[in-house]
Amino acid sequence: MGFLTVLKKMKQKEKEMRILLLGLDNAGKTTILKRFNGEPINTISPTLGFNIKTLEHNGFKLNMWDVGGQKSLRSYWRNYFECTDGLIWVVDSADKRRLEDCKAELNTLLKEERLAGATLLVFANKQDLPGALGLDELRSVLELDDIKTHHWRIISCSAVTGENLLAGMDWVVSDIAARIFTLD
Ligand SMILES: Nc1nc2c(ncn2[C@@H]2O[C@H](COP(=O)(O)OP(=O)(O)OP(=O)(O)O)[C@@H](O)[C@H]2O)c(=O)[nH]1
Ligand SMILES: [Mg+2]
Repeated sequence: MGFLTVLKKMKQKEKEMRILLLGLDNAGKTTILKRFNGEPINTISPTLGFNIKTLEHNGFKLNMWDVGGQKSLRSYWRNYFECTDGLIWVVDSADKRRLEDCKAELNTLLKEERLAGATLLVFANKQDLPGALGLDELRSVLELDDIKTHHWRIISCSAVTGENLLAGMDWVVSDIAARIFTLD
């Protein structure tokens, strides 16, 4: 039995996934994580290090890593890449001014070898805000259709209303499950 097969079998037994939440500061990563976990979201401050939360979802154990996105902290992102099964890239859909920055940071991540196998969910967050860009516009500005290296999907959501958080998590978990828990 090959090493990869053994790894897959071990993972299958534990049904465990490692998911990394990244995105520019203020995108709503911590709010999404807390909202999804049923915690209050009114006292959240910018993340200076990281939060890790372990959740049960659809029979899987999800280790969710939420890392601070301020510019000065982005060089630390690489410390969290290893063994990542899924990347959730959170976008503030109303922050038009920083979309170029957002696209550049995402593209850098997609070139990262240690993230090569990861499923990518783009959460178009803050859809409850009046100025929020829609899915088609974000897809085009962020040039998502050019991504050929990863399984990806964009889903609009709001961490404040909770809209679509479940749909997004369901997709990312099922895509990962189909990749890593399927044995030949
Ligand atoms: N209206 C609205 N506000 C949101 C939403 N999600 C997050 N926010 C607000 O956006 C601000 C930033 O949210 P955080 O969750 O701290 O953002 P973050 O991505 O974790 O930021 P860093 O930790 O600095 O990387 C907070 O004031 C949140 O209340 C949303 O869906 N809608
Ligand atoms: Mg945060």
